Amino acid sequence: MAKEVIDSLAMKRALTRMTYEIIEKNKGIDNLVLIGIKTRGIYLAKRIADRLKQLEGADVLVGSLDIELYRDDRHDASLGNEPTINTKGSQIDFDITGKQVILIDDVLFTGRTIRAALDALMDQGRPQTINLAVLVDRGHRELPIRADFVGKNIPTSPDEQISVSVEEVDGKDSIEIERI
Ligand code: 3GP
Ligand code: 5GP
Ligand code: MG
Repeated sequence: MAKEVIDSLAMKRALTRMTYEIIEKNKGIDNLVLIGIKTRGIYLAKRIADRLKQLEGADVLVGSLDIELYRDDRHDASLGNEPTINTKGSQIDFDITGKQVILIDDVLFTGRTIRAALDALMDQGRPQTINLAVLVDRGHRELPIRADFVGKNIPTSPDEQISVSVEEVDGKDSIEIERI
């Protein structure tokens, strides 16, 4: 049985707050670029870019990283392979050297996806800084990785799963928690 923990309005507010925090921490958006992690992270990145445009009046470049799924991790992280980057599915058409990069994902769990994403970014150039923004931090980290901007902390047990829906893919905005 799924329980809604964030509805559409709350999700919009969380993204707006995160956008303000990003502007404040980076002292504006001059050097900022956004990289979304497929699938839903890309849509979240685009939404943050839209808000940055509304608030600061300038366009921010948005790229994407495709991290190959390691389905086994849904049941037992220790059984899964490490996530890897699908370079064909990734698209960063600009130079990230010297940029303040904001990496954006929907859910932060073990941290292994972000570790793979950091590797991929380092291969592409030398950003000035990389910050991490996630809509949900569900805990259970296995690596020393934390998010700089968090929509909502939702402590979960290992047998719970967070379901993130975004309008662009799922026809609605919501975050639900369910037992698997
Ligand atoms: P996303 O691509 O938008 O991030 O992998 C397909 C979807 O399944 C992902 O959507 C992800 O959010 C969701 N998902 C739910 N639970 C898990 C999980 O434990 N591990 C991974 N890798 N994806 C999960
Ligand atoms: P990590 O690599 O940190 O273990 O997991 C992060 C990635 O797995 C994210 O891209 C996220 O989409 C997915 N993920 C892990 N747990 C969940 C979850 O409970 N719900 C959803 N929606 N995605 C998850
Ligand atoms: Mg994801």
